[in-house]
Amino acid sequence: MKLYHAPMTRSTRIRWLLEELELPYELETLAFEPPSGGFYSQKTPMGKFPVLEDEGRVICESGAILEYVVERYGAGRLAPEIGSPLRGSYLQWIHFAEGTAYPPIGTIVFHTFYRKDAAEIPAVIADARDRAGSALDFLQREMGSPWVLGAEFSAADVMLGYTLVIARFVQVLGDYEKLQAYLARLEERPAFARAAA
Ligand SMILES: N[C@@H](CCC(=O)N[C@@H](CS)C(=O)NCC(=O)O)C(=O)O
Repeated sequence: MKLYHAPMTRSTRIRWLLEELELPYELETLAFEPPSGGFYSQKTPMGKFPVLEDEGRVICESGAILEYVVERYGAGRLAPEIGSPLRGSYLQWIHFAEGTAYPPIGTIVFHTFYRKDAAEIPAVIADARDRAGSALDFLQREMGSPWVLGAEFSAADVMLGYTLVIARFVQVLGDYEKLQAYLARLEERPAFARAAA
């Protein structure tokens, strides 16, 4: 497998997952170029981070790559069995991390660091903060302990962990003590440290 990676981007999720599973992989680290015009503008085979190449096929979307790697190479690790009762919650948190929690956080990142017009559109930023807060309220209320599914660490924690790192980066994690403690536990994992290096 070859992973196209840029530090601090969503490819961190895949690098972290590969480290958790202790799988061999080639890492192609490239500089992230903040998109000024259109998206899909990165120098990877699909224009985004992450991109994974495996046996002649190329895929993007961190959630899809994560599910693919776990299914193909996980050997039963880091996911409840397909068809088992916990599987629904596992899939819920994978999709929540990127499909619900990340978009308002991404809006703040985009206007603060890329377009740099956040100060001119306070209503847009306030709305994004509210929506991020609603998602974090939901996560804090519903999550298990010590990991999101309870006793077993899973790939869903990897998806959520990156979202929470960026939530903290844009300062929307301040009111969520339980989530801060969860993130601290995630960051203590050696595989996280290797992926973030
Ligand atoms: N939903 C996608 C989002 C991928 C994405 O937007 N990645 C960002 C970096 S975190 C990127 O490469 N943006 C630059 C661009 O679109 O040119 C995923 O989860 O992989």
